Amino acid sequence: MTLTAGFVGGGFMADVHSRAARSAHARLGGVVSSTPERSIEAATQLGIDHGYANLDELLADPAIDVVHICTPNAQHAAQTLAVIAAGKHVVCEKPLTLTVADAERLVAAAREAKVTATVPFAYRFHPMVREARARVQGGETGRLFSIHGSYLQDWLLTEADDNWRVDAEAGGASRAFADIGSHLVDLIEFVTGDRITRVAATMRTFFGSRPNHPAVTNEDAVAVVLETAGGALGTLLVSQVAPGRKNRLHLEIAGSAESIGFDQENPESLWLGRRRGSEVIPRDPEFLHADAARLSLVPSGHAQGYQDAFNGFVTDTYAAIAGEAPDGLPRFEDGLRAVQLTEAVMRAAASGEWVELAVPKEAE
Ligand code: SOE
Repeated sequence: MTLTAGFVGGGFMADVHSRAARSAHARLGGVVSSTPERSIEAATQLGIDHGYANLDELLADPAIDVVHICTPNAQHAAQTLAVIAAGKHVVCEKPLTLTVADAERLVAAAREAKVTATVPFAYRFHPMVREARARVQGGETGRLFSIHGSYLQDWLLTEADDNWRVDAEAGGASRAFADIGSHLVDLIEFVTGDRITRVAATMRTFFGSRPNHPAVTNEDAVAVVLETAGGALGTLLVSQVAPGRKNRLHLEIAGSAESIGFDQENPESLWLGRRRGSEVIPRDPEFLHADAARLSLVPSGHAQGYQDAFNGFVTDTYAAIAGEAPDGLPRFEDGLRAVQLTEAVMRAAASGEWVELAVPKEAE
């Protein structure tokens, strides 16, 4: 079945999504950007068939099966509801929404309309993340003791750096955590199969103003202490002002039998820490668990990266649309979970108190 995909937004993420849709053999039907002129420009730049004047026009096109929402965060809720109301499948960028109430609304709407609705927690699609998950699931890691995670970037390092994300109206009350901390907590719960049950946090906005934003309120960095339902302890550091760190999502899980370390900037290997000597295992499908081997597109030594992971995410989303049930697909429920965790971290930082999180029903 050849799907026809539509795209809302014409920036960096629309580029990534459209490449992934192409790799998953979709027809790239149309795009809508901020103005009709920008839509036509985006269509030309991204190699998409058509530039629509507005979202209504895209949604009225019966040829479009699935819509990718790649717009600033504050627009996600209304645009996604409109897509679902039009009966189309939807992929919505993270953070899914700015509030838990809106994310719950989207989950309910997608369920009721019976459409496939996914969120690109694309790092789940690195084969070595699947390998880590399979080791924990299979008991090779043992009883989980601790989780040490960080997600560090430097693209907002100086006061002169600016972007729509620093504007709370467009990006949300949380910036660093909602933007990248959401990937980290998603990965932690995905790999461990455990759930975060309480958080304490502290955060800082180092630059109160940036060139086009005189009053910046959302955070540049946040530190979190956490506990899980399974009894593990954890610490997280999330920062967009860490010099030299470009997109360093690092996760280290210590179990009674071994530690596992995954570094998104070196995704072709996995560190297995042991008391008698540690090892680094390569992404070689011949020796990996089945799900990790499934996502290995090319032989060992032929580096896979971010776009490949994203392609895997879109391929599995389209497989779900076709009626399959791919393992580990991040759906709107997972988007909601990340928004709940973000809100809990914000509340914990504001109050200086621990904040408890409910364990989602499916995971009980
Ligand atoms: C910018 O911080 C950004 O593009 C995020 O928005 C993405 O989700 C992350 O994958 C890379 O960094």
